[in-house]
Amino acid sequence: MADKLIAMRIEEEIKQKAFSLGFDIAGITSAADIDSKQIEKYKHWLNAGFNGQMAFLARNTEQRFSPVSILPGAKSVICVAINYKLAKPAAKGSLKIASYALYPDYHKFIKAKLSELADFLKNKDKNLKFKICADSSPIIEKVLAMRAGLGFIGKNRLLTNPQFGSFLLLGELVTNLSLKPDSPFKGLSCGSCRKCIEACPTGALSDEDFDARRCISYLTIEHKGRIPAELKIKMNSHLFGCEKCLLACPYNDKSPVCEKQKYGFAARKAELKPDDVLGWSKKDFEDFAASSAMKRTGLCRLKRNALICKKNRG
Ligand code: B12
Ligand code: SF4
Ligand code: SF4
Repeated sequence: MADKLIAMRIEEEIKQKAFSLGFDIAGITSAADIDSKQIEKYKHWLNAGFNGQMAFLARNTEQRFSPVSILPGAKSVICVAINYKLAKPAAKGSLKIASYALYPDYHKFIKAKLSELADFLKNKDKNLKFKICADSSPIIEKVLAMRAGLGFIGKNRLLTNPQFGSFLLLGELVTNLSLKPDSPFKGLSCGSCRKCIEACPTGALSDEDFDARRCISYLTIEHKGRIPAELKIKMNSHLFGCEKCLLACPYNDKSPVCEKQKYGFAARKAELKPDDVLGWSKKDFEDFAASSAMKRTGLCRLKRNALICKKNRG
């Protein structure tokens, strides 16, 4: 009975701790394998070649749907999300950079905060085993978050929460703790809305599928080498990433702005012109991108993107 009472209390304590660390949403799901229908969808997506050059997505396919393969003996997954909606868009005329890249690298930020959550849990259970994930692990994060009750997956293929919208970054703490799971998200979804599909400049999104090879985020961040001429023009002024399908979403109209300065998660301003980037030395790039997720893309690809943006401006 006492055990049961402790078990009932700890889930709430975990969520309160997660909020105190700066996360906006937290939920718990079991570490059971994800519904095989999702695996089928994923395989269909890969077979269509929609992953483009992202060969890493075709590795460890089954593992992505099985938290236990990430941590043998796992029982639960604590899913968290942090809101990164900016107060204001960048000044007109400057190159477009996805908002998340203006913050300190979220991979490091979320991992550090989840380590603090793990320390908190270790104080309660010395036998705690855990694995922290934030984008970098082979695990299907949006589907897990949906199962932990954080929101629904929208037609823009992003986890969307009715209160916080979809400017959310996700992280997970997979653990051997046996926790009471939250109910999977149910209720609100996109309905008949198609605003993101209509706003996508390249036709990457459709009701049925998502062709990452056409997505400006993929083209500017992941794709190596030449970009097909037809898509170059559609890249417009996008230097790094794209969020047109987020900006079009009504759930992001009324969602709150990120106010995480006290946690060290604050966005900076970046008002760049194509020639600024084209003139960068390796050191200039490192100074600019040192703490941001942009660092991974490297100077060569950024210069390629800046040249395309310059040509698009005529
Ligand atoms: C590869 C990848 C990309 C690729 C492919 C994007 C994609 N949608 O798959 C590229 C480089 C294009 C990309 C872009 C972006 N990404 Co990204 N990306 C990932 C990564 C590493 C894997 C995603 C994946 O497995 N894709 C393969 C496809 C098949 O999977 P899927 O979309 O998850 O599909 C499943 C579900 O959608 C599902 N499904 C279930 N229910 C429903 C319901 C509906 C209605 C639909 C349509 C589908 C659906 O079916 C599929 C099979 O299970 C994840 C991190 C992770 N490990 O999960 C981050 C992640 C998805 N990216 C993220 C972000 C922030 C972005 C960008 C916004 C960045 C930017 N501004 O440029 C854009 C958004 C583009 C977009 N509209 O998706 C966040 C999204 C957070 C959120 N709120 O959902 C994640 C979760 C990283 C993180 N830890 O926060 N990304
Ligand atoms: S990120 Fe941009 S290009 Fe990619 S699906 Fe969204 S709107 Fe389309
Ligand atoms: S814009 Fe509309 S269709 Fe797209 S994710 Fe938002 S609610 Fe869904």
